[in-house]
Amino acid sequence: MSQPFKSGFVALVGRPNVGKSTLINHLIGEKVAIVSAKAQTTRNCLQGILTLPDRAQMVFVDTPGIHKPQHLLTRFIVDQALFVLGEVDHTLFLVDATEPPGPGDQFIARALEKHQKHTYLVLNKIDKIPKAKREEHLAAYQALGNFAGTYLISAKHSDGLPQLLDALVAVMPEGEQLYPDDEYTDQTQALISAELIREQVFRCTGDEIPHAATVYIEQFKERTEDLTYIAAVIAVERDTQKRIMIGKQGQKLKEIGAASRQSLEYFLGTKVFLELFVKVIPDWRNQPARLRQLGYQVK
Ligand SMILES: Nc1nc2c(ncn2[C@@H]2O[C@H](COP(=O)(O)OP(=O)(O)OP(=O)(O)O)[C@@H](O)[C@H]2O)c(=O)[nH]1
Ligand SMILES: [Mg+2]
Repeated sequence: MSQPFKSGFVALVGRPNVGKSTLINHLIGEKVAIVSAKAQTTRNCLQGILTLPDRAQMVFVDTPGIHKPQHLLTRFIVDQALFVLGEVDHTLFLVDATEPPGPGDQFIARALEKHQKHTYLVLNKIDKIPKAKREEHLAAYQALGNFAGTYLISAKHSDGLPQLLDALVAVMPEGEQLYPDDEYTDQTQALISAELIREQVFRCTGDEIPHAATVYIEQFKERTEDLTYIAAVIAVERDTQKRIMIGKQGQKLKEIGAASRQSLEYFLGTKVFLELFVKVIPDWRNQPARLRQLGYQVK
């Protein structure tokens, strides 16, 4: 007799930079979330949908890294991530195997306890740590809470992911398919495009600028079957940041534009004509109305 179909929601939570977005991309096999070596990359919760034909459909929710908020923006971001915990069937608590637990992990473990959901501890980046050290960290993380299971993975190299998926399917509630077979995210092409440009801003600028920058799309037009026109704005908070973003003789903006275009062309599967503008919106990270207008899920 065939097994009943399963469906449900799984949140990925953890401190910034532990590899949540890398994991969601590798689980569903498509790039839905941007990734960077800098902490606090993800700003909105987003869904990646994995359909296993005749077996299960799992909706993974990538969340922003939970940390001590410094702006209204980061406060909303962290609240959003914590809110998701109450909305899902299961939670993956991602931690960085290369580091011992810190106060941030303890805070998250306490928040998870409150929701009393099935939580799986997932130690990521095991490719980067010798086995003996890994065991020591594993024991310290396990002591943080009551976990339904523990998985050791390398999201970047897709190691340990089939085992993790099998375990999730096994505990998923019985239910109907929630989305069509070919739908793999709740994000529109324009939203992902803005994020792909923001990813290049993270890659091409120093430490302070990326967090003060946001990207929004002004125009997104399929000019022909194989040419997309995109006009996007990179907004920063101050004139000095704008100057850095543009660079000497426009070099920095050119670099960001060229890298973004390449990434957009790969994602959209068309040629891309990209126009980038840099604009100053003073203190945008502390203004609720602005944040909403800029596409942040602010209450
Ligand atoms: N070596 C190694 N690096 C990894 C692995 N997974 C993620 N990374 C790297 O860790 C960094 C952070 O990855 P992200 O996926 O952006 O982390 P995140 O948890 O989504 O970060 P925030 O969005 O800031 O909360 C990137 O440089 C990734 O390439 C892994 O399994 N092994
Ligand atoms: Mg992320």
